[in-house]
Amino acid sequence: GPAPEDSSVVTDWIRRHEARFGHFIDGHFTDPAQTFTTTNPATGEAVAQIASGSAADVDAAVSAARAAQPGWAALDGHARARHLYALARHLQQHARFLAVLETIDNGKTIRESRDIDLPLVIRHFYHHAGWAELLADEFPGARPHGVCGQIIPWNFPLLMLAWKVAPALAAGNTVVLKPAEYTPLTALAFAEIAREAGLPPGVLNIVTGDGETGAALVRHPDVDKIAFTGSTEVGRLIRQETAGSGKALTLELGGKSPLIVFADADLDAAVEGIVDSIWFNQGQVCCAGSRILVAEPVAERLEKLLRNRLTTLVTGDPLDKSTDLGPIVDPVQLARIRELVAKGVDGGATLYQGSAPDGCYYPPTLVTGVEPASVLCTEEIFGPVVTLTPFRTPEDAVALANNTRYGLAASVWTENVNLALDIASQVRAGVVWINTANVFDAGAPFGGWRESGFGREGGRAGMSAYLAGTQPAGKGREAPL
Ligand code: TXE
Repeated sequence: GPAPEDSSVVTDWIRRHEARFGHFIDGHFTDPAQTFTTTNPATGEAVAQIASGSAADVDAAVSAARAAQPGWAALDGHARARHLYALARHLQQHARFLAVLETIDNGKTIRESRDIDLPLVIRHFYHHAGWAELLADEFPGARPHGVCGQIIPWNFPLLMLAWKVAPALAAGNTVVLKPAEYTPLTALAFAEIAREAGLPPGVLNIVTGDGETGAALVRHPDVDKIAFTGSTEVGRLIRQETAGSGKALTLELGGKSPLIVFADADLDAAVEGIVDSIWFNQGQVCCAGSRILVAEPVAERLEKLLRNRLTTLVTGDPLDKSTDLGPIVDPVQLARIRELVAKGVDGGATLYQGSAPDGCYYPPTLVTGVEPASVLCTEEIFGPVVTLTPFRTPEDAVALANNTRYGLAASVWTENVNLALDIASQVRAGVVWINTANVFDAGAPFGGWRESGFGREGGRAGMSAYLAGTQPAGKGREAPL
């Protein structure tokens, strides 16, 4: 097979920083005091030491963002657009480096980071450069919130940064962003690239650390808006913490998204959709299609096709261009997947698994014979594990699809467009794909219902989430979190 991707561009960068990274505040890296280690999950090896952000570090970053904000907001839309275009172009120049760095820190395959994450990241900055230019016309009277505190997860480190930073900056806000502790490196590389692209100091600040650092950012009195993507548990804490504080808030949380396959569906296409939906990024995707609901007459055939397909997937070295699934991001997450699957098996479920090497890997897994009340059908596993449940009627399919606390995404597979639209309107989810899955675009709003959170990212609704004095983003019902 093809040789692993050359990673010397990343090793050189790490060496230039002496494998130690401070926070990025007011245009430069601080001297790290307390640090933690970020590791490569494919090898278990330490990659670098990363600063643990204290409340004082968060305060320094918020002060820098506050000081820079009036000047940034005073630029006209065209000037801010030029900055975002410059950022997009510089990201493009460094795309290969960023893709390899993402793969080393997160474990996602190089094919995904190179062909999916980086193109979407770059597109997001181009798209929002356009919004900066149009803002005065499209949102007359709107103004930026001020300083935005942004907390992101580890499953799409650079893409979640782009989803948060691009609209915030386009609107005239300044940012303090905290990347996830498993995957801080691409955010730090991004900051360096932003400086190279001429972004003024203080407009973008990165503070690294764990949940305590995140909590300090949420609590900071001089932050005007919090945007969070991560677990529903932490989203609930943040909602409680910010209640009554006057801070604007958007939350993008977990999911348990259904894939509904009708008897007339193109089953080969559905199989590939399922592969892209649950075995992409090792299933560590908030909108992963983790529950297959299939019409009884084709249930056996779909199961057989999937059992064959999962044995053809290659799990292994994520830097190898022919690998389909890389490692799980961290042994803690791997243990969580194993624990949930063990509970499901105790409840009588049957597992079909592909192969995976020793180490921090989990094989692609199909689960059958599972009750709707099983943890495998109710809990977000955040791993490459999908359940298969037959249904009789379209009404049953909708009832099963909506039998969840979540409401992030769904996909419907049928050749009957009327049926597809009818089902799409009845499934409670922020995004419903028809005959496809996991398709994203900077111009399309993404976000959840119920315990999947509220607020939208992308497109017009996503822009309005970074502006005060506009309608709240998204049509989803807010969950009583
Ligand atoms: O998430 P956390 P974890 C789900 C998924 C996964 C589980 C646990 O099921 O298995 O959550 O993952 C920061 N105040 N998702 O523990 O803790 C944290 O440092 C402020 C789904 O990694 O929510 C990180 O930057 N911030 C999800 C970010 O929150 C806090 C993506 C997310 O970490 C904080 C990730 C606090 N009190 C996990 N505590 C999705 N839907 O995309 C932690 N953080």
